[in-house]
Amino acid sequence: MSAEYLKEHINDRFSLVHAGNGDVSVFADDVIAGLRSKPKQISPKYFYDDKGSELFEKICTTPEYYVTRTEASILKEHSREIADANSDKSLVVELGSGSSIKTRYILNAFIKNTTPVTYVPIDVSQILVQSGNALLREFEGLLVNGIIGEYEHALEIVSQVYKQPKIILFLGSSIGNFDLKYAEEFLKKISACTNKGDSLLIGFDLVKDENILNAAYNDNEGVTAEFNLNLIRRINNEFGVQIDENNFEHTAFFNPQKSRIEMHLISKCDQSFCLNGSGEISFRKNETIHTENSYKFTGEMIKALAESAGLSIQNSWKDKNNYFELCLMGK
Ligand code: AVJ
Repeated sequence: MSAEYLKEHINDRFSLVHAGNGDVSVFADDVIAGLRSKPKQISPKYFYDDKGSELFEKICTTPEYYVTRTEASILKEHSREIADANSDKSLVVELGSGSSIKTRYILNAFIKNTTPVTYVPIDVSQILVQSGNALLREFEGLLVNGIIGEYEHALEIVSQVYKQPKIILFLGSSIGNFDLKYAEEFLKKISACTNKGDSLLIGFDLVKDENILNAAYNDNEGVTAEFNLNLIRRINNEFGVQIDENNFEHTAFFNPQKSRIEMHLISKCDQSFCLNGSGEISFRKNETIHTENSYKFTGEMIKALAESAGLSIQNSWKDKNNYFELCLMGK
């Protein structure tokens, strides 16, 4: 199978591949299908337009959202050990790299062992251009070959283009957005794009006191609420409609049976609207759009996931509060 892509040369140390799925109507189709289904739902991947990405970065700095800073503290403490356990590798691939802030610990440690290190950030957003340039200024021994596109397509490109040993990073508990069945499938796909000896570093947010979990998704300043409601704004922008944001309300709560935080947008009233050719989409008061799941893991869940994907856990690290776990897996 050959993946199609377009390569852009930015400078001697920086290239970008546009793995684009090319289909601009995907957002529109998915939103309409999601709002017609029962219960109503929209995939969390649609949070991340420019405004949404900015709001997510802001969430990461709220006092309640412990996830980012906890993972960063683990990376800070153990990057050297991770690099030493992977001293045969000069290729670092990252799924969902965003601004690559936490990745700096890893890159720094790898560059101390070998140069040049080739970093392949993968993200759906143009943020790669800025973050790539910033990294190149910071790290002399770095080459950046970014891929703008969706994970699965980008992974195919990675496995075609790079034959040398690699480590793939999947940080931030982004895997928590997937339902458990799909997380398993996704790990299998990653595994299929790796060779023996490659490794995988994954961040998992752990099950903990419900109050801490609930607070992290209901920050006082209302940033998470704004992030959730930004979906309505995005629908307005992309469909050219004017749904009143004030007719929806953010809610997020831990669902212990499913071991996940659920985020929804609740309709505050009976309302209906049309999106290009969607027909009438109507809401009852208190009906919700399910906008995100964020799974919280136990050690057993992580073990089962790795096993089902045929990966072995080589090492893992937690913070002192046991809030978060970073796992190094291998094939
Ligand atoms: C980026 C999926 C890891 O689930 O914690 C943060 C997204 N949503 N606050 C998470 C998110 C609301 C985040 N992930």
